[in-house]
Amino acid sequence: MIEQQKNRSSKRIYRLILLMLILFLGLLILLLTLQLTESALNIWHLLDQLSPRLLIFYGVGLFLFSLGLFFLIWRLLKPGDSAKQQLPAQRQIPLPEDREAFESALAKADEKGVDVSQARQELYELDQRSKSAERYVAFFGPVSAGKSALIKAITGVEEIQTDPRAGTTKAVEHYHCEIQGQPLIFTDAPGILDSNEARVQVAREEARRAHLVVYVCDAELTRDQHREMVELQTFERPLIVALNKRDRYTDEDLAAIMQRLVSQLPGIDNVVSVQAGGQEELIRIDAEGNEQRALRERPPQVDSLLAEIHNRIDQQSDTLEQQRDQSLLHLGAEKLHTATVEHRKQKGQKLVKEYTHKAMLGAMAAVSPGTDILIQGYLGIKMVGALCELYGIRVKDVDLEQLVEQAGQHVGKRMTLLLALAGNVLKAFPGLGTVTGGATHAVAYGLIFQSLGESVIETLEQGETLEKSVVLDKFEETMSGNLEARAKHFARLTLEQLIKKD
Ligand SMILES: Nc1nc2c(ncn2[C@@H]2O[C@H](COP(=O)(O)OP(=O)(O)OP(=O)(O)O)[C@@H](O)[C@H]2O)c(=O)[nH]1
Ligand SMILES: [Mg+2]
Repeated sequence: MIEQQKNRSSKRIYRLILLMLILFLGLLILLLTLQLTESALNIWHLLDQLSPRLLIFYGVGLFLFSLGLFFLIWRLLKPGDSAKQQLPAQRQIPLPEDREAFESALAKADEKGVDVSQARQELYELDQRSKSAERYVAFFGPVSAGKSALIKAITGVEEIQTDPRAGTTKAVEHYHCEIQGQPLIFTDAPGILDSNEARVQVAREEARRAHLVVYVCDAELTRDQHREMVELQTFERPLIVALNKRDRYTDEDLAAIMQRLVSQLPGIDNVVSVQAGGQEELIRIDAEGNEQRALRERPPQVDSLLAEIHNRIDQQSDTLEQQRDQSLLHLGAEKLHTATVEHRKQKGQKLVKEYTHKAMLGAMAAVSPGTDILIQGYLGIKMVGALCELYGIRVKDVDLEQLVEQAGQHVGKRMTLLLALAGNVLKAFPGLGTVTGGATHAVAYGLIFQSLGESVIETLEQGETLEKSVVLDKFEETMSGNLEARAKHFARLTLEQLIKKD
């Protein structure tokens, strides 16, 4: 009773203060309006006495000033900009300075239990390729453009498979050859075909391991091929563009396509046209005037490509070696990053599972109402702290507490609903007598902890910081998604736990 009376009197005081504040503000606005009206009237009076020229000058000045002000306000409030500012910074892939730095990054990740095998393979490739005097030239491009046929024509290796059907080359193959005394290794790789992403990835990676890439095409680039090329160019691979099957075109068409290719590809100012060969049909008329058809191998014309390869290697030998090393280290670093992300994700999910389990047990064991909230709050802080540590992000204890408290406030409004849902789901399990309060709390905390943990992991994966507002938004979203199925899962776990206890 006394408590209620106290509350009522403090509310009355608040209302009184609010009333006085409103009165004061009202008076202030009235005074300001009067003042402004007086000033406006004065200015109007003064303007009335000005010459028309000065009046126009004054008017234009005022108009420009207001325009500038509006522009400034618009710039500041423009939704696009603020939305961009709110976007979390994407985690950049750390690029190792040199081979040693990459090796030590590998060793560190290995110690933490990250699967570094694929990244280490790139280091091995780098070492192997650096030892050899041969220059690697990767043939890359759309399926059936004639990559294998070109390599076959240049190296003379008869076993190389070529076929009009798309997707003939299925794995990377290396072929040794020599151009004007320069030892080379030609890489034949699977062609770019949208339906086989795994093979395309193999080809892309091989292109990133080479000194030089020959992009083989047999026509203008389609939109997808263009996108692929632009992506390849982002890896700064030295590139030669070879237009194959030139026998198919008239000189005029050939020149037009080459011109179009140059304009399609930024940074490319030269395209070589070649002819790997293929078969052509011959029609002979014999002595009796009958037509006789026969297939004949078309002679290859690849000199322009060979000259271009030789020139590039001859002129830029050192830079090609340096660029290749960088490219391989970059590829390795990307693989290490992917492995680290995967490792963290798995470990993070394991942590969330463990803490969710602890929170559920805590809820079941709570002795009096309210104690469960305390235990779970403490566990929540520990879980978020452990996740931040896993992602190498330093967060102050007070920030962790604040985040968990705010998440708690989000949940507070829904707790009754969550407990009702948990109760319903638990009742649906046959053989369970009366559902105890502890069990319903356990299911509710299962949902809460899983949602909080997942939101934190997602946020940490995206940015370098534990952005509270981002976590809370995600938490809100996850808390309302797929609730029933998830509640069933935690109900099953709770029941298992209850059976274990019995
Ligand atoms: N007309 C003509 N046909 C050619 C030429 N070069 C290759 N071909 C034919 O094009 C078809 C595809 O050649 P491949 O060498 O298998 O093409 P690829 O780029 O290696 O194809 P994938 O391995 O599937 O990516 C074959 O039938 C070749 O005979 C050429 O210069 N002119
Ligand atoms: Mg092929």
